[in-house]
Amino acid sequence: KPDNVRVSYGTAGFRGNASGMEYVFFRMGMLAALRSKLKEAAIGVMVTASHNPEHDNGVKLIDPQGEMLAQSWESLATALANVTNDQLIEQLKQIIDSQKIPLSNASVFIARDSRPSSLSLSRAVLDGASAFGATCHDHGLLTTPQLHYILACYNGGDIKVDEEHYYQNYASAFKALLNVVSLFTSPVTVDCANGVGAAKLTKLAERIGANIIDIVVYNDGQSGKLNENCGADYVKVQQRAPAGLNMEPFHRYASFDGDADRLIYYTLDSDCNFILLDGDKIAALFATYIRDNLKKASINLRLGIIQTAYANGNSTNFLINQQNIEIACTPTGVKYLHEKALTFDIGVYFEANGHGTITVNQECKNKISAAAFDPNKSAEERFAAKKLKLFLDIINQTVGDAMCDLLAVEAILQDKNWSVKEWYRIYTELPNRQAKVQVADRRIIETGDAERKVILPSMLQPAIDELVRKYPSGRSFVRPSGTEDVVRVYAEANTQENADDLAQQVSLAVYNIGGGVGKKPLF
Ligand code: 16G
Ligand code: ZN
Repeated sequence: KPDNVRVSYGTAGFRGNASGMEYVFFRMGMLAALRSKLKEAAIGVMVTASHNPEHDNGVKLIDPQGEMLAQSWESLATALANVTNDQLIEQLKQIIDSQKIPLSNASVFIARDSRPSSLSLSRAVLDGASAFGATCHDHGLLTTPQLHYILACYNGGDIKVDEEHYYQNYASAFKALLNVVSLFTSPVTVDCANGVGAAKLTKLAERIGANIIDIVVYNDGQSGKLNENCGADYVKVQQRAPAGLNMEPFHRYASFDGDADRLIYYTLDSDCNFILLDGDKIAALFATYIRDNLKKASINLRLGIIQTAYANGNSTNFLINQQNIEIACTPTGVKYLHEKALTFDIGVYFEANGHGTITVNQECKNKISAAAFDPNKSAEERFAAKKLKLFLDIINQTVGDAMCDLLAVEAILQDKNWSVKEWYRIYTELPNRQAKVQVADRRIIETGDAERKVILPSMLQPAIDELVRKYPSGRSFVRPSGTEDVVRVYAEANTQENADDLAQQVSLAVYNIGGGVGKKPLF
């Protein structure tokens, strides 16, 4: 471990430049073994830095049911990663004592994305876990959601589960639904960010069959660099197509990120304007589809959508005012959205960046399945219940899964006989702009109300409020990033010019009041 380096287990584990990080991966292997002993179940370790550049890498732990590592263990992970080599044994003893970890067996599942550094870093994890006598299962290259899925199945009793099982499960779920709706006609082009998703999506598409869905893989990693001028994050933030992609109006295009847990769609309208269909629009499509089928099946369940402050104001208006669907807002980070989603019978959660899924508790799933065969219901009611059941089978409930979400979008469009045009017209986004500001210490910024208000420094929120008042449909918030040393700024307003202007003004306020460093943010 190098001296004077501090790392912390952030919203998505540890992340940073891959060189010199081996010790973090080694120690996380050890921590995973300890957690496995405590939980008496297998624990997952994923080696990936998601949408970050190719030279970065990262590591995160996955709990037994495929959920994110319990928050109480994040601080243990941080402490373990930061002690000197001399203090390591002592720190491990402390964790063992304080958590009352038994001397039982341990089992650790490891997988990695396609970065050049991932193989050796996953070996460091293996070494760490083996040092505690853990039985290690190296699953090699997988998408992050595939590892979540395999782990959850394994701990649920399916000890033979493997990658092939994932494809068979979702391919047959998709085919079953398409059997009851009509067959697909036009292809969908998927930019896989030159990442691990390319080979995996190809396998899934093969299992489904090209006669059922025509998936064209773009950026398969054969030549381009991972996440460079491509991928879900690039397309969302830049609001433009991946480099080199030749687009045609109204064709369906989608992008994954580097570990295939994010999905966004886009197209061109008839004037060749770029149209983005982001996580908000996918959530709106999923939620309205579920709500309509619940209604048609006369099933009464509590459906909710979970968003973050980044959700476009018009998506929130559409869902609340036009669709009457319940909405909750949480801070950024999958773990918060997921936790909130579980408080509904059916929870649809998405971040605008394209990470999201649906959670349904088993009791509700049973209720829907039973309704599909209920002789007291009409044929229409039973049909809607059956469709809903089959639709929910396509979803990877453990975490946002770009491949499953892609199939789910495709199935809904097919069932509704919608082109991408009808989908993007359900509401029109307010123009928006994101920016970042360098400050001396981003931790001095504290937020509340699901990151929609600044609490400290106390002068900042009144300043933002005053700026927002100047712009029709104006809204803006700022928050310290959990993955980068910056403060993030979001602004939306009635026109792009006003949104840009508001983002600029708010950035300056953050710089002036929040201890900005370097050049003043001007754009
Ligand atoms: C991580 C989070 C993502 C969040 C992003 C925010 C997970 C698995 N991923 O990628 O949900 O949107 O961080 O980054 O939780 P930021 O704090 O730098 O804006
Ligand atoms: Zn990702």
